[in-house]
Amino acid sequence: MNLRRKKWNTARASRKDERVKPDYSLYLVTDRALARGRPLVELVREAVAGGVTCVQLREKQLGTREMLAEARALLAVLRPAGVPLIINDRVDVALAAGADGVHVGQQDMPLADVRRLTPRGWIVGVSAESLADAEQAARGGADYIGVSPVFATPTKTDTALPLGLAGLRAIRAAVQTPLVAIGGIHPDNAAAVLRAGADGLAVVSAILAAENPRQTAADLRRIIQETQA
Ligand code: TZP
Ligand code: MG
Repeated sequence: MNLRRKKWNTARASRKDERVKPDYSLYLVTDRALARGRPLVELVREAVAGGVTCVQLREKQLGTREMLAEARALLAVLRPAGVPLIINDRVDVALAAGADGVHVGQQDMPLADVRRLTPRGWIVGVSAESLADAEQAARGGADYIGVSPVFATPTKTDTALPLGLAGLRAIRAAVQTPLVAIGGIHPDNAAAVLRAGADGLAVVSAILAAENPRQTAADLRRIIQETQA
């Protein structure tokens, strides 16, 4: 497998200050509760070896110090691999750890406030649970939109109604911003989600709960390559 990646945050495009766009195509969202007792950092290392291109630290049960320590531990694995680390919700933790960006939901800090607090070039992703959310996030200049949820999932049950492939298609038709689909995505439906217009697949359980996370990540990567070819 070809794992040569551009180090998105160090490689420069020709114009000054213009960064190489992050690769959202296989986006792992963490949840240690699904890791079956295995250390998260090791699972993330394996997932990256399999082809994960972006990681979001999302650990709702962790306190601030633990979250910061986990972010730093993940950065030690992700930086050498050139894979960006995005922190869910916690702008303060993301800044303190020196992460690459933050992901905010509809109830979290508004995009404009996140931008005011954070460095230029930071990745800011916004969850959209409807077409209207997606249009607003796109107008506000989100770097990517998390289309959430595409399918119902036991991993997160306090979600809006699933958008389905039809909802994803409608958002694709309306906005140019990169779309990262989340919710119930696994190798059997991955191609359909990409064909409905997703630029990236965000997964939690498909990789973290897998017997062999590296293999599942590689399976998803192959599907992405075949579908986008
Ligand atoms: N946001 C919307 S659905 C979801 C999140 C964090 C969980 C997705 O988990 P899984 O296991 O990939 O279905
Ligand atoms: Mg949130």
